[in-house]
Amino acid sequence: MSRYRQGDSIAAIATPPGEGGIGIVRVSGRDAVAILKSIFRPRSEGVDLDRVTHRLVYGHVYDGAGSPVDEVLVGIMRAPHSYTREDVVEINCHGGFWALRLTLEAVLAGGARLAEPGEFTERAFLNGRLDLAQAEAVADIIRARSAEAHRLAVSQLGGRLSARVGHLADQVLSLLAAVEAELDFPMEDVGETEGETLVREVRQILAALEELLRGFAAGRVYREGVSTVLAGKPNVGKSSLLNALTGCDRVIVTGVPGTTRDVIEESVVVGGVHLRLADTAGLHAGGDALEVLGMEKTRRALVDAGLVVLVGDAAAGVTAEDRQLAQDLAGRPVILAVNKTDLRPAGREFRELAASLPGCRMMEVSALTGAGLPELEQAMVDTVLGNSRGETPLVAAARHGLALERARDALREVLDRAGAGWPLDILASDLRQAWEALGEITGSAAGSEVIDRIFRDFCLGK
Ligand SMILES: Nc1nc2c(ncn2[C@@H]2O[C@H](COP(=O)(O)OP(=O)(O)OP(=O)(O)O)[C@@H](O)[C@H]2O)c(=O)[nH]1
Ligand SMILES: [Mg+2]
Repeated sequence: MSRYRQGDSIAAIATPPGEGGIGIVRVSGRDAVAILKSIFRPRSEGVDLDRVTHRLVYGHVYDGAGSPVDEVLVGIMRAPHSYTREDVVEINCHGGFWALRLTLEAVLAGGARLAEPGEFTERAFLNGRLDLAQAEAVADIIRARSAEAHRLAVSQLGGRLSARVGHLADQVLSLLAAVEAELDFPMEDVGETEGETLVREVRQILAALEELLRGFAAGRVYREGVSTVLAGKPNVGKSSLLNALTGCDRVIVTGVPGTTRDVIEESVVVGGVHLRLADTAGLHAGGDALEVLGMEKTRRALVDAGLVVLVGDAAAGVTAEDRQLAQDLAGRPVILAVNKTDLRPAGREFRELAASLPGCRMMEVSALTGAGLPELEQAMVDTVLGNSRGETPLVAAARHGLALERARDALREVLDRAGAGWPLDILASDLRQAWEALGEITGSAAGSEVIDRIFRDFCLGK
């Protein structure tokens, strides 16, 4: 909040760099219209920029020397009916580097300050137009890598999550108020029933929280995508599989073992999930200096992987190298993809290898013919969604999931302690913790550090 100075006007290029039909310079603040008037002349003389709102005005932007910078359409959105609830001006220039750069410079010379990342949305939040979860949804919409991630973010911006969490927070607050009233004005005789009511209501809130949390794992997978590593010994067809799954000739494939020396990533969206597929150098003992470096990178990629596709070669059968790798991957989400089944079906030893890894499914594929690839993709999605498949996710961001877990733990504590006859003031403190945790999601109880961190992650101009 420290960076927010009421009233000063901020400006930024709101469209991505590069060439495009239109580029937008956005200005927000008390002086936005005055700044516009100092650099812009409408084509039509009858336009009074001090009165116009929510319409486009055609004209030209001029620099300090009076030279025309660009032919533009300007949108004026007067407070409070704007994105930030301040006066907002959007200058639609031609979408080229210099048109945007010189227009921005003219705006800055006119008295605006360059906005920091996320500062427009931060103002929208601080001025009460959006709560924190909704503001975060704006960044999520921009970053969404799959239709499912986008749908979740749009629902969050629409306030579905905020409404659910806000309702739960209100319920916790009423309980807290009741407990505190009881502390201040203890009523005799009714203690027993009051305690029962508290327990029943806390149970209800807990059930609602747990329902929200059940969809969280899936929500997170949809929102963040999953880093998926194709690993295996050399020459089994990892690179061929990456090419086949992405449908493009991205990486080099040869019959020479040790072809891939680096980790190469390519994205695919499968079943609404954005998978960042990484092809890696084949793992084996020995190898030249370059291969050894490549294998080190493979191992590092494996550490961060959300899913590993262990690739085997049906024609070569299971070797000691496959067994060693499988052992190293125990406890991780793994799928065994037995490749080259166009040459030979997967032998029993592959089934045994998969069975040695808990939760590991074996899929028979051929990168060459494409056989088994849709089934492999389905298995990948099933594995990353795990038990949360079928839940309707509403919570997707890690920050929200953690806050819900803290609220849940505090409420469980209330139940345990109420059952064990702890004094009311301790129960009140647990309830307060739960209430604060829920408030962190919508921002009603979020500290300025949390808020700053969230907005600094935004892109410029948003
Ligand atoms: N018959 C058949 N050959 C395949 C299949 N997939 C890959 N190959 C062949 O196997 C050889 C190795 O393929 P790559 O994709 O380079 O294998 P890799 O696992 O990436 O190998 P390294 O990068 O050396 O670790 C190439 O000659 C491919 O044409 C398949 O499904 N069927
Ligand atoms: Mg390769």
